[in-house]
Amino acid sequence: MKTLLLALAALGVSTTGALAHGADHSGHAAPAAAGSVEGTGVIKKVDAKTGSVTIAHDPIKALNWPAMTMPFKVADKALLAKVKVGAKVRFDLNGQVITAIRPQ
Ligand SMILES: [Cu+2]
Repeated sequence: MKTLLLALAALGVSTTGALAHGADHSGHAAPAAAGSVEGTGVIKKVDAKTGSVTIAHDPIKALNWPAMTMPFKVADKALLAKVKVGAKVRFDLNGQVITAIRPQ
């Protein structure tokens, strides 16, 4: 009985992790080393007021992230002037903040 409960608990934990990832990457640990990671994707939405950009990004192997659509904050709102919805871009991430973005 004890073994069964432990098995169910383990399943519960992994399911919760998967669901959390659907909303954003908050379930992920921060990158082990400081520094930026490059990603690629397509701009879905630009919000100049909040300084965020929604990107349908490709998998980012360095962070073990699958492809998904999610909002990112930008380090400097001026970065948003360089992007348009529908554009393919490369971007640098520091944690979950975009520090640089450029057309691909
Ligand atoms: Cu994501």
